[in-house]
Amino acid sequence: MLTKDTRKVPTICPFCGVGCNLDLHIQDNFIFKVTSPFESIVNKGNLCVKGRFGYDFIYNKRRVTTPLIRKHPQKPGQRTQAFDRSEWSETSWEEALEYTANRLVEIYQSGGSDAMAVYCCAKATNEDNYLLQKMYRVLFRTNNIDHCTRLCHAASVVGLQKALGSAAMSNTAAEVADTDVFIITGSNTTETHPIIAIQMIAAVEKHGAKIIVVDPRRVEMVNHAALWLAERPGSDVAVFSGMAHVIIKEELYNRNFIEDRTENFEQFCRSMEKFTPEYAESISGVNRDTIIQAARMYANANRAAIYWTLGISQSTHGTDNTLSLINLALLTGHIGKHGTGLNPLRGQNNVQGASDSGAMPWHYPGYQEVEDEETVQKFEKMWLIEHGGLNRIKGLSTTEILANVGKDGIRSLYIMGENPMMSEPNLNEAHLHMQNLEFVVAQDLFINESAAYADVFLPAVSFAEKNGTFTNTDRRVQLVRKAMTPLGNSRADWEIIGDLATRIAEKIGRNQSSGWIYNHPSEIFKEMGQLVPSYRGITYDRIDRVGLQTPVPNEDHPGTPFLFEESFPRGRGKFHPLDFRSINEETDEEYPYLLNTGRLLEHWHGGTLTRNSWLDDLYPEGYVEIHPSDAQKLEINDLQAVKVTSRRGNVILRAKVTEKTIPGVFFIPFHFAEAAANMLTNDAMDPEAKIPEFKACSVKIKKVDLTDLPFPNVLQQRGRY
Ligand SMILES: Nc1nc2c(c(=O)[nH]1)N[C@H]1C(S)=C(S)[C@@H](COP(=O)(O)OP(=O)(O)OC[C@H]3O[C@@H](n4cnc5c(=O)[nH]c(N)nc54)[C@H](O)[C@@H]3O)O[C@H]1N2
Ligand SMILES: Nc1nc2c(c(=O)[nH]1)N[C@H]1C(S)=C(S)[C@@H](COP(=O)(O)OP(=O)(O)OC[C@H]3O[C@@H](n4cnc5c(=O)[nH]c(N)nc54)[C@H](O)[C@@H]3O)O[C@H]1N2
Ligand code: SF4
Ligand SMILES: [Mo]
Repeated sequence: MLTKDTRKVPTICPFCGVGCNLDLHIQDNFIFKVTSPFESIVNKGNLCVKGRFGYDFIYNKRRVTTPLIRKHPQKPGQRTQAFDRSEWSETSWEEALEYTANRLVEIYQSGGSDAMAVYCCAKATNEDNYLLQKMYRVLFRTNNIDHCTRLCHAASVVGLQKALGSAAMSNTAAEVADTDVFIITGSNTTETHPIIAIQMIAAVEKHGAKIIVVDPRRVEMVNHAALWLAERPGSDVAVFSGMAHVIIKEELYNRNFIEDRTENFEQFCRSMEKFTPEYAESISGVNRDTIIQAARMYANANRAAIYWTLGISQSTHGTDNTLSLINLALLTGHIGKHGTGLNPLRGQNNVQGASDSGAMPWHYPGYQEVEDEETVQKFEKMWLIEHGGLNRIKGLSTTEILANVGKDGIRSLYIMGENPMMSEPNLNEAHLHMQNLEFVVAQDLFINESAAYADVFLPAVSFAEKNGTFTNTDRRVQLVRKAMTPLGNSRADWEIIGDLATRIAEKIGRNQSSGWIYNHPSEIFKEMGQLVPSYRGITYDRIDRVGLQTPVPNEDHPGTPFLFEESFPRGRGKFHPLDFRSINEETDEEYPYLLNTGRLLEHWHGGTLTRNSWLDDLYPEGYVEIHPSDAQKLEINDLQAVKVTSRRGNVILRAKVTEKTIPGVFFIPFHFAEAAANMLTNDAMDPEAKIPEFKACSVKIKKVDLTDLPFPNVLQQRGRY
């Protein structure tokens, strides 16, 4: 019953990169309803199950809203996880921040910049991330700054930078309404970017657009597709180069575009000679005729677009995979026009923004290189620090930060809203590194698997309790509005960082910098705009109602729906010759199956948000997908408990016998700590992008007793099975 005043506050969904617009309906500081405006460009009033219903994590009793310090000081090598609140003492902000500042400064003063590292947060705002990277660069003079983008689209970014000079999605998701042919690859779009998926499906239903799915999993989009190329994991370079071979041989390429806009065509053509459809079939398992059909369909389309996600980038040759897609777009000229493009769908609500804001080891805000002297001097001037003060050496990436923990390496780690102890590959190894840290700060809403290692916990507010901006997958900067008073003593990330940085600056005598206290995130955004050319023309006032798509170079600029109309940032688009390389860990007699990992509609990554929400009721338990033909061979029934083992670890969970996966390949979602997929995954990395091979490692399987299952028997209790 509505007895008190209610308010409706427009804001942005905090889950995925689609960036759906929401209205939070608030009564008594409680979100009692969520709706979405029909006029929103991004989602036209639609929301998925997470965006509509997934907000009760905000009030979950496990959320921490008071600063905490570990009762038993932790030593390197003996650090343990503490989930239980009795192992922590509640404390004041004053004490928590003084303690944090003292410990960080002590390690900085004895170990220097190389002892310091920070994980920024793609769930937090641009302002939060800008400030945290600034704190580490200005005060600790380190570039050991990264975030989950490394585990995500790092290879897409490197490939796009090499070939075009720009890494973002080239076109706007809403343009799918006018696309004729889609290649959707390595993307389970209906579960991971659901509101873009429904627009793609509408294009099929409304004007007969054709979808080509290239994926080893029978994802739901296959039901709407004209073609499904069910490739063996890791064989994308073969499939897409096979398509390029056909396009070249049949002269289906766009001669004018190649002449006017690209370079290296001849050399590229020579490297494609060997990729005959027969050769591509022998590597990928995809029928040669299907490869030919796909090539013709894409090349002959009026407007064709490529959409991809992690099946392409999370690979030891993710950069090559990306380049194989870029080559196709350059061949056909399906880029630089409405309804076309190279579109890596970005995952987290603000991963595009966190990258733009400089939460990266090799780049300052706006992708400006840390090794470029002119850039560094510009930042030194803007941040009011002495000439020569900023570190000019590239920092370590996320996985490298953990791998370099030690007495002479990384000694302290600040984690703002990430959960590496669920999201990093080869978790057994990652735990050892975490245990060796001297000092760990966690700034989060919950004591997740990583925060449980911390010495101090700084309680942050959720998206609904703060102001700021998120930048969605199609580069749209949108306003996030404070709809509720922060619960308990929790504070916004930017406020925590401002307060902490002031104390640290004082202690190390670096308070000459441009300052840390801001009255409102709009002031931080303005400062960032002065340093990031593509954000320069955006102000909070301009995006009050509708977001603006970067680049927005000045305040009169209307924003940029699609990129590369006239040219590429590097001038000409560069074709890259390619060779096929196999995955790092092939199957063998002992480990005869491949493991694929990924996501479910209802859950989010390590589960910190969604498993602390009623969404967990929809999907309370992890499982391993096995194809019926393998299940028969192995005599494994549906729901049987099994142990899956790789060279690095094992998990116990139920089998789900389904044709969603292909023979020889298992699939495990990585949301469930009780059976964490990353106990198994391989930490081998793409040499350029430093992204681990999450999508393919070899495993074996064996039946175990139901009583061995680590999950509470919720499924039976609820009478589901
Ligand atoms: N519900 C939900 N939505 C999310 C997220 C979430 O946790 N939950 N996370 C968000 C984030 S951060 C991201 S990055 C995105 C990720 O979005 P997706 O990449 O769509 O998510 P995944 O489930 O990892 O699916 C990857 C797809 O790659 C396929 N694949 C595996 N190996 C290969 C291969 O060798 N080649 C090709 N071509 N494909 C392969 C898998 O079969 C799977 O269909 O989702 C975002 N949206
Ligand atoms: N096996 C396997 N592993 C993977 C992947 C895969 O496909 N397979 N995908 C990888 C990818 S693409 C990604 S993006 C990573 C994701 O990995 P992470 O980013 O490590 O995972 P999340 O669970 O999203 O962690 C977000 C944390 O932020 C907190 N949080 C939410 N909002 C805020 C806020 O406003 N402020 C603060 N301070 N905290 C907040 C949440 O409570 C949660 O603890 O996982 C990677 N790992
Ligand atoms: S599609 Fe993404 S942004 Fe939209 S409601 Fe779902 S999770 Fe939120
Ligand atoms: Mo991601």
